[in-house]
Amino acid sequence: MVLDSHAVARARELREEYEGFLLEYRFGMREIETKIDILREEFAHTHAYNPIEHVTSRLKSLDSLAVKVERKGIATSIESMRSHVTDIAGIRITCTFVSDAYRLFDLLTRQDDIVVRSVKDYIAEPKPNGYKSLHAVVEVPVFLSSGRVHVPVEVQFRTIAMDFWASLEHKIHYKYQARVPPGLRASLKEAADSAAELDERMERLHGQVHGSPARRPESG
Ligand code: 0O2
Repeated sequence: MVLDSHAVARARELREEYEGFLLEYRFGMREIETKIDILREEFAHTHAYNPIEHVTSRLKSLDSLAVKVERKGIATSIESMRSHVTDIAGIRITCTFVSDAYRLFDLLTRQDDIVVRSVKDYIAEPKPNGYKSLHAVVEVPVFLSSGRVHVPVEVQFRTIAMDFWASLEHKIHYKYQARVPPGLRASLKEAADSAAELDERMERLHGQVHGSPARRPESG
């Protein structure tokens, strides 16, 4: 296929438009990353304890956005995606224990410049396949030369065991293009249950060593 100069120019225009659109999300993500960094550093200093194992962040790829837009029947305009797709900026916080995941959620969402748009607690209510994580879409203010914008960022809180499971399940899901054989699905569910049991045992052990029961979050 040979593209004429108009098509090439339009493709460039679209790419620039999308890159401009992503910029706000990049800034929003950076604001949340800074908040998490501050919490991590302050926690280590004040409590001599670090509840965060690692943090990863990503901007949704154009491919993944296209899949979502199609799945949800959303119009492809920038404005429509802005109002209907809330996980363009995503941060995943992998914590040591389940109570740390809820505690981090509280510490972040209590900050008065943060607005919580939605919460999905897949730790309390795992998905049927065994998936566990606490998801929150939060809005953070970003100050641009044109004024203040409120940017949604999806933050996922989970434990190391939940993360291990989710990353393997994601690969299997992708390999089988969502048609995972029933036997494998059942094994994955069993593995999710084992991961949950391990989380409980590790947190109990930690509580025994530190002479206190595992802390339960206020909201969890
Ligand atoms: P990627 O590559 O991270 O973009 P909503 O946005 O609320 O309208 P959605 O997208 O179904 O609808 O939201 P939900 O349930 O909060 O899940 C979004 C993200 O959670 C997914 O991102 C995954 O990162 C993770 N997730 C949810 N369910 C599963 C699961 O069963 N297995 C695994 N491994 N991860 C899951 P995306 O958009 O799929 O991908």
